[in-house]
Amino acid sequence: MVISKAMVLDSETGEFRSVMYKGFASEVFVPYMDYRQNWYFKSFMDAGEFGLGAMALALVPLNDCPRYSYYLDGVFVYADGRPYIQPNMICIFEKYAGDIDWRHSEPPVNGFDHNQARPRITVVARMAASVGNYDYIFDWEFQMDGLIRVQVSLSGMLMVKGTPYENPNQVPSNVEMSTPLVSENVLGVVHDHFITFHLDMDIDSSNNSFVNINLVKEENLGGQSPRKSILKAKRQVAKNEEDARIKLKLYDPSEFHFINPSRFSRLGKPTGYKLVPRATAASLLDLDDPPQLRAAFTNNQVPVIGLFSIQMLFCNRSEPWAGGFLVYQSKGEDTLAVWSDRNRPIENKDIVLWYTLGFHHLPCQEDFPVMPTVSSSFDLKPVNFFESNPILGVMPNFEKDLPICWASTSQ
Ligand SMILES: [Cu+2]
Repeated sequence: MVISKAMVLDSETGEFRSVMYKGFASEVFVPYMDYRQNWYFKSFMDAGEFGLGAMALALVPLNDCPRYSYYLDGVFVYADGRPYIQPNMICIFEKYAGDIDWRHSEPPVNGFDHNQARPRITVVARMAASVGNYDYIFDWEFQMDGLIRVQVSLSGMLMVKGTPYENPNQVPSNVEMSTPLVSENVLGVVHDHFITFHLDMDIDSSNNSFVNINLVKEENLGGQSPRKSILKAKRQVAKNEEDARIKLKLYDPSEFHFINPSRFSRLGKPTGYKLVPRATAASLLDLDDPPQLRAAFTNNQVPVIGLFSIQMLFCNRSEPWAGGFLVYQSKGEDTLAVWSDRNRPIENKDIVLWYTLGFHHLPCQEDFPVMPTVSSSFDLKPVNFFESNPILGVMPNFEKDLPICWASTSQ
């Protein structure tokens, strides 16, 4: 699923404004953590080696997507080059999950009851790829306030391994068994998932800049306040690719803004969007481990604090695949990491954000025989893009707007 030309309708001017030229999952790196014979080589590039599109199968109506979804066909290719059509490959639906878009209440004064809330209704585009044992569900969710949420969910079946033991008490003390037992005689091998997204941001036009807004602690407050420390924002425009390789750090936080340096709000601020990472994970393999050499585009995910990290690199449009063009043969000589080493200038250029979303997966009994879905996501959120809250004019829900469903016993 490729999102092309994502635009947002500016409620104030009625103008469709560009946010992203193109966005898609470029590579999925899945290294397994077993060094033994028959297992050491199991580290997959699910997009480059198998194909997320090629491995996508039809969605199951009423279960993969809501009743009222609209389904899109996919066009695939037989080995001899003939095309064929598969229905129900992508579903698009409006989502009302009972969440709040904005609200405010004040205590009643002089009989005036100020109590306002607006419902959050979004549009979701969803595709699922079944890459061998695993299922990846990709959701692109578009909010009315301009926020885009990209969510990856994992389900399907674990890649498992046999063992003579039925429970951990049977394992002799001289046998090391760090791989979790998920059922009798079945081991779930520990592994990671790294999904690298290609996000060609075009905020109001193709030429954008990347700005790192670092929050720094100021401690020397001159003794004029009981306070000992505050946070201040320090803004740094990235000049070249090296300036834009970022690792997330809980105790040295930054915001990551993509701005249009030629278009300004009425307050004189450049229009922008920011990347908002959520729960993620980083690769801990050695940099010269063969699988990690091939996936060096995840190297900048070394976690400094806990599980949080980020990689951002900027590349030319001719370089859409993070793992390189010939992934099966790759030893890491043609990846996003190599291209970014050219350290090209990126200020006020057509830049691409590459964001890697990661999961460590330590299997447990509930993951067997089919895993309950696990999700994580990141957001692209407007910053000084609109003149004020763009959804003030959204209508509230009324009784007549929603279906009324009662439990059968209450009827
Ligand atoms: Cu997993």
